[in-house]
Amino acid sequence: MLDPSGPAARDIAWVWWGMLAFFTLVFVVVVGLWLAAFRRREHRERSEREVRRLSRRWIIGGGLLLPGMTILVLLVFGVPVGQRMLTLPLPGGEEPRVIEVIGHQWWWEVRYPDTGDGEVITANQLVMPAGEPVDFHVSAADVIHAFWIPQLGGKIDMLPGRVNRLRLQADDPGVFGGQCVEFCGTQHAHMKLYVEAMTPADFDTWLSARQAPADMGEDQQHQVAREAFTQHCARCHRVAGVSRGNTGPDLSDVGSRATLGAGVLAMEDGAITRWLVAHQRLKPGNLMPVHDHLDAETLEGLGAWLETLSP
Ligand code: HEC
Ligand SMILES: [Cu+2]
Repeated sequence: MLDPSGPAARDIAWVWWGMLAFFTLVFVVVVGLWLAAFRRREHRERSEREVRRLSRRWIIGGGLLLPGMTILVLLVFGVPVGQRMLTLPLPGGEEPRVIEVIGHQWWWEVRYPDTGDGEVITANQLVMPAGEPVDFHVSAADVIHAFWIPQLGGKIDMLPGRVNRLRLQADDPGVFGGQCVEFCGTQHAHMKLYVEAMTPADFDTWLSARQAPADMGEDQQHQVAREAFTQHCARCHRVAGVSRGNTGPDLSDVGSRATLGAGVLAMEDGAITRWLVAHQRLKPGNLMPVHDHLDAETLEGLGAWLETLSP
């Protein structure tokens, strides 16, 4: 959050530093007054009226005026920052690109709506163009989640049955972290989002590569794995050109992911098999059922085939 990489995040960081400075000052003044109260020497007798007048002065000044002014100053700086993230019409009349993000227990579904028939979906990984505003339309499939990419801007709640909108922009191509910030169940902390911003040209290239029909290859073992997948996994997972399940993450590009399980397991050789064998130990309570009725060979075959999926 304090290492901003976009205009909205930069404004938020400035407000944060301003608040820190101001509240530090308030803290020092309050502690100063408190210490001063100890050091008072003479104890002049005060009439009851005088005491009442004095206390009223402190209550009105310190209890009403000071906080009132503080809130006013915060609003003056805070409202324009929030305004920047509203999805208002752009001055030039152009339409920002839209990316849909849906929160699930405990993973992220990301949809790229302008892709027509060659539907592009990613899971736990969000790809966006840099250097231009992007409108995020967020919602949730089950319980309330919240969407936050600290280096790009503020958070927004993801509610079932309602679409919230937020405009963010990344200055330059780069990789950022995102995290669910509304407690959504036991594995809430293991709900990380890997965000990759690329130049608009690279983004378009990426989108069209993902829209092209997947090439499944002729490898005999991979064909066996694909059949096992259709039988045991397809009702929950989508793989472009193979299956359409959508109660679990889209696996069309799972071989190219940085992590598995929304951040619990680094992607490396054999990681997918490891997930298949041990996911309830790696991420206890996650909503993928155990598959210990499948033998080791089948699981390894599935892992090896899924690792090749990286369009
Ligand atoms: C009942 C639905 C269901 C079935 C059946 C199922 N999965 Fe899953 N799978 C899930 C869910 C839900 C997750 C997300 C778990 C999490 O991260 O919280 C998941 C996660 C995964 C992941 C990690 C994906 C990622 O983005 O990190 C892989 C790989 C995977 N499943 C492969 C399989 C394979 C292979 C099979 C068949 C043997 C299978 N799954 C069967 C629901 C299912
Ligand atoms: Cu969540």
